[in-house]
Amino acid sequence: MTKTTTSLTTCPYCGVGCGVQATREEDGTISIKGDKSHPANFGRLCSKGSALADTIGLENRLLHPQVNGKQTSWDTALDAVSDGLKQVIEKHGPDAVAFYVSGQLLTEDYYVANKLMKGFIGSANIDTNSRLCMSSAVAGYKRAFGSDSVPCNYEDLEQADLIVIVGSNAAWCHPIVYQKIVKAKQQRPTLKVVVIDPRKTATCDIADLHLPLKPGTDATLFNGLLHYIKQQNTMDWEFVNQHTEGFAKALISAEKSATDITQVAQICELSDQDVSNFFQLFANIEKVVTLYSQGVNQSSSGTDKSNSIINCHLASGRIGKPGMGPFSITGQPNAMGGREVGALSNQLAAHMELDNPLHHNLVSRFWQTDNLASTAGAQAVDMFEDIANGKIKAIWVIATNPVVTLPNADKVRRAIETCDLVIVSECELNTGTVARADILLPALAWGEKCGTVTNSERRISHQRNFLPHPGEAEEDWWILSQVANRMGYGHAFSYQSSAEIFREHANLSGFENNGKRDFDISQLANISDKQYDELIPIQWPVTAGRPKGTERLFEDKHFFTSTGKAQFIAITPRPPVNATSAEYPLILNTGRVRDQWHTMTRTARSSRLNAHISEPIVQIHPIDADNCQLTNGGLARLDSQRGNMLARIVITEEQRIGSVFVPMHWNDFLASKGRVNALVNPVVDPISGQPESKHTPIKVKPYQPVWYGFMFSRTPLIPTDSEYWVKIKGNQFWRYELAGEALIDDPSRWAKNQLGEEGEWLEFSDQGAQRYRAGKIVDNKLNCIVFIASEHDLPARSWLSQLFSEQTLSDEMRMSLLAGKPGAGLPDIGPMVCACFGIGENTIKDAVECGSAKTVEEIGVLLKAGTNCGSCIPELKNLISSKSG
Ligand SMILES: Nc1nc2c(c(=O)[nH]1)N[C@H]1C(S)=C(S)[C@@H](COP(=O)(O)OP(=O)(O)OC[C@H]3O[C@@H](n4cnc5c(=O)[nH]c(N)nc54)[C@H](O)[C@@H]3O)O[C@H]1N2
Ligand SMILES: Nc1nc2c(c(=O)[nH]1)N[C@H]1C(S)=C(S)[C@@H](COP(=O)(O)OP(=O)(O)OC[C@H]3O[C@@H](n4cnc5c(=O)[nH]c(N)nc54)[C@H](O)[C@@H]3O)O[C@H]1N2
Ligand code: SF4
Ligand SMILES: [Mo]
Repeated sequence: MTKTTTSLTTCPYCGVGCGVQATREEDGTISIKGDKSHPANFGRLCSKGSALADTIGLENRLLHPQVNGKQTSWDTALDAVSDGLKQVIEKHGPDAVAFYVSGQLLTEDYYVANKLMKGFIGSANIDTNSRLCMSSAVAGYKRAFGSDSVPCNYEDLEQADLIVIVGSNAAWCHPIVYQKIVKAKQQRPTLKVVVIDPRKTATCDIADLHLPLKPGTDATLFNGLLHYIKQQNTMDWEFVNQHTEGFAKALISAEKSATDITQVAQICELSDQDVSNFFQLFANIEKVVTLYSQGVNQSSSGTDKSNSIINCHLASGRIGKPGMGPFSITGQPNAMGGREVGALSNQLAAHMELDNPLHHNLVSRFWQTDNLASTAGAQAVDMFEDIANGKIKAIWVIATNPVVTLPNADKVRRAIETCDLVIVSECELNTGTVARADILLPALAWGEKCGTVTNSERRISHQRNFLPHPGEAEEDWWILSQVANRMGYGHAFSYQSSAEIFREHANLSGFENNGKRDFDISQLANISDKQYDELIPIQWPVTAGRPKGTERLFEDKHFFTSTGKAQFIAITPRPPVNATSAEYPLILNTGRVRDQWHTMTRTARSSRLNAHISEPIVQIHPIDADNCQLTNGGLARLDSQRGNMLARIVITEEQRIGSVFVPMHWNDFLASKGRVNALVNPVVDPISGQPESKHTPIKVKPYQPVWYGFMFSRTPLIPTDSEYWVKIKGNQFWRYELAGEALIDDPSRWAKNQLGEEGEWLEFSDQGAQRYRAGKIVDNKLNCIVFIASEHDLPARSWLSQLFSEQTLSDEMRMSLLAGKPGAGLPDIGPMVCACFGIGENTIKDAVECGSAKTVEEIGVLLKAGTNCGSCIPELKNLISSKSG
């Protein structure tokens, strides 16, 4: 008999890097809890982490190797990969092949991929999706500190007296870090929070000040701040004189970009008062952390934006001390690990540089290779450009979904289609990139594989396996090593375990280092397999002098530049590359929603995560909506110069006038036209190569199909005749949101064709009004539902969804079914608010309206809503204030 077993591992989603406790029950089911001992989260998990057990099923998993659409043995597939790569290299040279990898690989996988391409194939054509994510932050740190060093940690956030959150919706994207800030503010109300974001996001919930600046103007704001710090003489002159260089030049640029607060306010389109309040807070409070993310990085001047922030911390000496520092928070679970192994195409391994002859020599000797690449390879956007123009003839994509997430995504898709050899290592079958591959290699997924990841505060944690290996799936490092062997590099890739790779990586970090390089984990270079298995979370550097790791960098005020001094960078702010025009008058801003992860290959498996925001949406200000003649809840078509998409309209004053927000998540398997990157301009930062994903000029107009509808079914299906469709997994059903451009002549026939005739059909049809509603009952249980109308405002889906959990459909339910809403006495929880406990809006409203819950805390006591991850607390507050308002 199998026993209950418990494993400690790490969450595979965001860069907070929460510890997870996975328990395998006797019957094989898995339950997930936060790991109380993990220093990143001390037991808490957000909605996505809490729902991990919903996402580990094997349906739609890629479980066997395939070559040209046919299942093959591993031997055949691996031979096909190595023969294919060798042929291209022989004919066109090593730069005709490329790897596109990901911050969702484990460090060991990442290390091997980088070693194979740069060290042995001899090209630096390996880049990672972190190019779209962290590369501006990396370039900013390197310019300022001479190394890619994130100085801060989570405790600094708890100790700070001012937290400036720039271009980060941490409430939704780094929920557990955000909750730490919420808690610190509750305990110490003097802690001030400033949020700098063009939109009013859930993160603004705890903001003392929100600056809804004009998109792209951050560098002007921080240049203005630098100038102000100097004028107010709140400089740390001793630090600036002793430990930095370049202040005078940086100040001249700052003064040039705006002469005073009024001019800063004008350029950023903020009020003088708000700018002045922000500057006063920053100048006068000692302990300041500036936390920044994609609103800074994903910009054609992302590197400059990050240096404009760092400049202010240097001027005031606020770095390397508790509660202070410029803190770029990482996105993916192992974005930081990718930086350690040097998987960006302009880096070497272990924080060394491709173009540094000393580093080149050192790594060549360590890897015992004479073929190490010495010039930078293609960066992500250019890599796919080079595929389109035929320069790159073979691409191996590992753990990323570029046809959904790269800018100008339709062109990326076409490029992949024309590429001679496309190899994809994946866990899932339904990714747009898999659909276009010649060779598919099945990778083990979270829970099945083990290795290490590093979170936003440089903390290395173990991801451990607790599930059996399904089908023929393998570890990514194994797949890469097998190919390396076949290509003739067996001597350097004879790895038998991830522990062995980790030791090599740790060894390289310390090799001839002697304090010259920030990344050094040499103290872990000789750990045994058992010590590796038991590795407890630890922050690098981990050296003989610091065997327990390092909480904070630069406490000694020594930087990794040639002079040992930090560098001010003179910043001349630049506007985004593409401006709006009469034809494309609105700015498309893109990003994330609370309960979905990237291209939804995993989170869309969880019905509770799908309940929060179920469709591609476009959020737009009422004034712009009016100008574009949009109605709330209707559909819109969005066009840029590059492509178009369809989305559900959400009109909200939280959106800035002149720009709209669209989530990045939907792929072609879940929505007919929901890929926002089809529109995004492939404009990049000249220094970091990071795309400007937050700023594309577009136009928005109403999309007017002749019919709208929705359909629920217990089994998945492929809807026909609908130009617009979205597929949503629910609890015991699949829901389809639909709209079509051609009239349906016989809706009853149409419904039966889609859903199958057999069963008891309840139908209502009003042909004149083009209205049709039906439900099918099988064995007294609701089996499917179809609603069709000429207008978009159909009944809310929440109550109908709940009927699928009923064992039998009562007479009252049958009678109300085609009304689409509950009759008297029937419960309806309403749209989902708290995904962790499945608490709906109506339940919360009832509690608020009858007076039994007046505060968020009281709602928590009564309903549990908001008491797990806390991500829905801003929404709970809105429900309370709309009652009182
Ligand atoms: N739920 C969820 N969480 C995630 C992820 C996910 O897919 N889903 N992905 C993870 C990953 S990989 C990443 S990188 C992080 C990203 O985390 P975040 O960076 O917090 O998320 P985004 O929504 O991409 O963008 C942040 C904000 O930048 C703002 N912004 C746009 N333009 C500007 C500007 O010019 N200036 C400023 N100051 N702000 C601007 C946007 O309005 C948006 O609110 O999230 C991680 N966490
Ligand atoms: N418009 C717009 N575009 C964006 C962004 C934005 O804000 N706006 N954000 C950008 C950012 S910050 C990021 S990080 C990217 C993310 O973009 P992607 O990395 O392209 O998105 P994911 O859906 O996370 O893709 C990861 C893939 O790896 C697979 N996978 C998961 N684990 C493993 C594994 O262990 N091995 C293998 N072989 N495969 C695995 C998953 O099934 C999934 O298909 O998107 C970027 N694109
Ligand atoms: S905050 Fe949520 S998504 Fe991020 S690591 Fe923690 S549980 Fe996972
Ligand atoms: Mo990211």
